[in-house]
Amino acid sequence: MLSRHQDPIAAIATAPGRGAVGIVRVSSKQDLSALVTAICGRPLKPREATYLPFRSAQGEAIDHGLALLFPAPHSYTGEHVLELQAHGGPVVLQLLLARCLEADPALRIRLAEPGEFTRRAFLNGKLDLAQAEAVADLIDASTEAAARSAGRALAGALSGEVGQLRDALIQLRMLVEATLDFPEEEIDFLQQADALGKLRRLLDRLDALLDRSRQGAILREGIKVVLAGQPNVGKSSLLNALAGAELAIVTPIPGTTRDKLSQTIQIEGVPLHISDTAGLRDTDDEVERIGVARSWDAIREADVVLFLHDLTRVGQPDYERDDAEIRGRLSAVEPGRILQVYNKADASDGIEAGSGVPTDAGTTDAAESAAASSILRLSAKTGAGLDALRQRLLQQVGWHAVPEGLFIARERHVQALRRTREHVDLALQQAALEPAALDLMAEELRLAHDALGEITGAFTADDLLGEIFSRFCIGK
Ligand SMILES: Nc1nc2c(ncn2[C@@H]2O[C@H](COP(=O)(O)OP(=O)(O)OP(=O)(O)O)[C@@H](O)[C@H]2O)c(=O)[nH]1
Ligand SMILES: [Mg+2]
Repeated sequence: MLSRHQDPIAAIATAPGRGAVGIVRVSSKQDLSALVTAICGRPLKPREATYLPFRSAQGEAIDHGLALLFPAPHSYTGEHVLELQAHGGPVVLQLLLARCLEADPALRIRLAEPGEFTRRAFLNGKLDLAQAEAVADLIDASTEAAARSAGRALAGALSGEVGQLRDALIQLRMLVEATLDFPEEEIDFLQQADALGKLRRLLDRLDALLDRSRQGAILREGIKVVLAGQPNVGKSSLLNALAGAELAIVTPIPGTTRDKLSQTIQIEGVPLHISDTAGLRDTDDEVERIGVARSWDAIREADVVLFLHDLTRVGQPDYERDDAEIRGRLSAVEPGRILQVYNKADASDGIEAGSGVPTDAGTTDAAESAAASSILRLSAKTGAGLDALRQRLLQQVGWHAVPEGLFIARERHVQALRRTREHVDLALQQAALEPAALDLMAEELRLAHDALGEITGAFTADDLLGEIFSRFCIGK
């Protein structure tokens, strides 16, 4: 296992397909001069781009391009790295990669696995784990805000905050351990050092960091929103209105949508994965029945369900009966995830919707009043009330702008911070006892320290590393 991480590796580092430039990258603990001479025909100056022909085994030029050598440890991976920048055609790059693999048989270079370059950067202390994850997140970012936040995480914003908390924790641990060693001075020692105050301040800082990380996680993962309701209430129209494009087919015929259709849009930089689904009804049509089953699957997985109603039909007995039936089945879904949306407000003048439906959509207060309740009134046709819906969606998942600037975070970081907080809280409880249960407090602080260390990779199991890096693209 260990030796595998010692192998020299090579991969095409640029995206598959045709491009102006493509890069083949080699990383090796062992010296690369023989490989460089074989391919480039001469030695390279460190970190200086040299334009030259890349030679095949027969000495012919595979392509002309730039060669760059980064001797260890001043490289991305911390090992010796050679980068060959050629023309970005798949065939050229494959030839160049094959050439790198065989040009110096003594090196026994193998193909890199996904994320292996970054994994080495982590193992060689070039990046911590949170930064390594930010590399992948930057590449995968689906909105500008997400990219900026990933950039901040890569620059060490998250790691820096975690580092400060860790230092505070270490101080507390030292204090408690020292007190354990001198039991006769126990009470004084902790009081003088204001251990309780320190623990409380640590909790406050953890709360602040948790909040920022949660926002960062929303930015990275996005929010799953499902449009659900009876046929013909305007689900597809609402998807189109939110996306600003004619994505789904809209007709006055009930049962138009039979398959799930998803689109990612962004609101204030937050990615929303919106799914339009088949209208919920009992049907003999086999295709539609499968569609309805998929609708229910989507509803179960959603972060937010927009339960759509048709204001022009509100009050009609068969319509109300079907709505009540859906409502009944939806009661298995957490009520906090469901927003009631009354559509076709433009065509429903004078029609009183079910109790409590606000009638002021479109006015300045609409956003506020709609945000306060889980009932919205809008028109997918005219767009009235859509802004209030957008704000309500952000509010629903707890999104708010963070003044210090966001860094992208993962659910993994949020969970680790939560556990850290739990242990610090327990430590505080032990410390507050009369007399303080010092040994239990020390143990809780140790567990908090471990949980915090998981974020930057100070304490990380090998299988977690495998999991994280396997999701990278090859060549990164
Ligand atoms: N007046 C008005 N008509 C609307 C509005 N939204 C949708 N409609 C009309 O309602 C009909 C059904 O709209 P769709 O968006 O296809 O409804 P759906 O819920 O996707 O229907 P299914 O796919 O059959 O479940 C169409 O004729 C739309 O033009 C609205 O806000 N106002
Ligand atoms: Mg539809």
